Amino acid sequence: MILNTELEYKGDLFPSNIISFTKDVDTLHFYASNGVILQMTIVRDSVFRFRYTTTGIFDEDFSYAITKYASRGYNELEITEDDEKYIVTTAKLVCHIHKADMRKSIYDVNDNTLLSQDELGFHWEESYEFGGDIVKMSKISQDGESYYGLGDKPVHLNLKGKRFENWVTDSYAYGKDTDPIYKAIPFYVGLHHRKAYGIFFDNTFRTYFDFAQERRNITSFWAQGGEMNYYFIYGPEMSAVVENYTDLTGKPHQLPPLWALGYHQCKWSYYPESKVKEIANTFRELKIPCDAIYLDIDYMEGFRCFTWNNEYFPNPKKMVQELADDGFKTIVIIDPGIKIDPEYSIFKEGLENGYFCKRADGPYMKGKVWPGECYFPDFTNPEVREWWSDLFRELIEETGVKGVWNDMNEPAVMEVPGKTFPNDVRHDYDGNHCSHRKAHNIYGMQMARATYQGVKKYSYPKRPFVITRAAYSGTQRYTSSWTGDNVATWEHLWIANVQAQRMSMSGFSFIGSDIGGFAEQPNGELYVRWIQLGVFHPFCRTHSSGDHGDQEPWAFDENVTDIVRKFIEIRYELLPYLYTIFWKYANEGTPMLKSLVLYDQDDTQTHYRTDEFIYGEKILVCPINEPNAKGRRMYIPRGKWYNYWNDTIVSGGKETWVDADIDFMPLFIKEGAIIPKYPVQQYVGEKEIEQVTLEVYYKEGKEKSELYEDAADGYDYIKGRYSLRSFTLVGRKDELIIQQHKSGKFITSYETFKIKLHGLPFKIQKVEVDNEEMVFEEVKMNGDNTLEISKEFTELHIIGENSSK
Ligand code: MIG
Repeated sequence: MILNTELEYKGDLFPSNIISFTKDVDTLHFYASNGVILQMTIVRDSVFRFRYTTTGIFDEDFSYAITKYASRGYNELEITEDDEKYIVTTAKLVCHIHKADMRKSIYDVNDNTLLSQDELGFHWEESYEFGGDIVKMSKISQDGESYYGLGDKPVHLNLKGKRFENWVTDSYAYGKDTDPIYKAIPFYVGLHHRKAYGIFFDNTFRTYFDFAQERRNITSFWAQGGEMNYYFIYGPEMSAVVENYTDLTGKPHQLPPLWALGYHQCKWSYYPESKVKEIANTFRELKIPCDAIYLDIDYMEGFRCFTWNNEYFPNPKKMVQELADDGFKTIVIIDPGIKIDPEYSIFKEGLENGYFCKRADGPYMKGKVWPGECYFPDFTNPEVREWWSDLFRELIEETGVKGVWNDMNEPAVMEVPGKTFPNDVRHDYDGNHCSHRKAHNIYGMQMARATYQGVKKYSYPKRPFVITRAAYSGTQRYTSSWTGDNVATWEHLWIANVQAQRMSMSGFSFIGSDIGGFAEQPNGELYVRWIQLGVFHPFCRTHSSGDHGDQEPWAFDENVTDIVRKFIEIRYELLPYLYTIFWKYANEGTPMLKSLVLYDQDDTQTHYRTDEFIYGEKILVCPINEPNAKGRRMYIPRGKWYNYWNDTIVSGGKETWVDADIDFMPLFIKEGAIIPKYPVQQYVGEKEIEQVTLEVYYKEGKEKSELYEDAADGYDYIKGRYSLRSFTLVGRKDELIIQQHKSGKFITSYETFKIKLHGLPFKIQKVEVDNEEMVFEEVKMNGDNTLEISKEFTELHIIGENSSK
């Protein structure tokens, strides 16, 4: 191979000069004289895909991450060239590809801002041991550039100056800066000069990212095998980058059942049956809302998947039914390891059909996990996924279990180096046979996918609920996730917060942490502070290893119980708000949690913030991360915000002290917001909703809010049986107008809204609805700035006493 001597660097090889170019619809090929080919696909005006081969032949184009539903198509594509370069122009971007060395520079088409510039660009090292190449890409880190994303990394939100590895790993009691941990999401966002772009390196081998760590001005990423295959996604808004990435790798295939957004209680382990019921009953007695209860590994017979320990659970169907009668959904754990036991039907089936993973030279992949020595289904084989999905029939359809929890699917193996399969294990990879080096990072994803298919099939016509520990990009299509085995420390409360935000900006919003910490034991104060954060995470579950004592809301003292109840009640009141932001996420890929930088990237003060985040669109949350705090300093983003607890208004763009004794936390509502609330229920569906409260936060100016509802489960919403209400609030000195626009065919159970007005700067003189002054039957003025009004109103007009209208 000919080397470009000028660029030679530590034994790396480089593309040489481009000698020809072809174009086929949306795909361009650039050929270098040494056999390197760059394939560039115009996915959208703002999304390019770049692939390189060093051999003149591309691998089969196959990805577990990219969804077939991804949008494609651009408005403009023009290709020109001059002596030095090819110039590819779309409606959003310009890309220069240099003829001398294949290096690329990408610019904003509107103002020519240089967004991304190859340094060495693509280069590689031949891998003698495994064949193929170690593929590398390096780029210039731009002035003032910050980096975000990468899934579950337990580090400061801004990744600048750090190096990371993506290799899905069981990480019991990981800490701040531990890397890698459970997930591999090779996607990051770069932000500089007020413009954000994303890079998704769709390579499932062990990948690395260096954000100006090794060399101050260079950002690079590389993989131990496979192709240099990455997507460049332009914003310029960070939220648009995340939305486009989520469009590529997929949104959740359906909304979760509403109950899955309730509170979940878990422990390793609740057994026997009497214990499970005692826990459930205590929730009801103490009136702490709860929707789901979990059975960890001890429900099984010798940890054999799809079996029950009959001593602990003599009649699972009856128990699950009784729990369901009291509003509890039962969720059970299923691990990938199948016990080697010739008497065990699932083992026999797997063996007979050749469904288990094998080593390079033929033996089965044998590894020790909870059941003892196990074989492991090759979930990368579509036939195995089909088989696996059918195994859920009894559990879901017969027994009535409502959700499945996939654990240990990194895959984790005990007592071996690397805690996982050896590299030589073979995988089907949907027909693209390969070793574990390539399949490792997607093994857990494919298990969760097969589980999802099964739970979905047998839950029908209800919606499925699945939760996974391991994940690769795209896993969000099938399942929710948690952040694994954290620890009951204050630092871990901080970690849980950044991880949830980071997952959200990595396209995976349905995320939460083990509230209170999995390992070790929180004190009541830490548990309270963690619940306060956890109720603002899309997935909200207390879990603990059980080794160190109890971790139910009543396990501390009465004061703790009362505060925990208060915050879980807030979660239940805000369910319609949460459901609406989930719907937005599932529809548009909008991250449900927005780090301040994602919310307001033009404000450079947000670029290094970690603690504060926006829950949905309108609620600013900031946890208390320290013991004995009576409040904290926090950054309030630009704009005006109402303190949730007392309606005082603060102007943002600065740091400020916020009071928050143990029974409070800093919580603010964006001015102009309309926040829908349900009455507190002990579980979703306990009550028929008879009235929805709209908390209206006055603003001088205009603001839009939404409320999405449907039957809370089932698939009718896809056929149009949903109810979407868009509210436009316009406030002036002496009046407030709220317009409502409705769409969808779902008829909600309630007839009226209770409107609660916050921060109204005038006394009400009169109220008009749809241009008629209201008579008492139509609007009930309560004298305390609340009024009741038909849910069908189109325009509510509140007129102040000094208005001439
Ligand atoms: O080796 O199933 O992260 O949530 O409770 C430990 C027992 C296996 C690890 C999970 C944790 C779960 C535990 N599991």
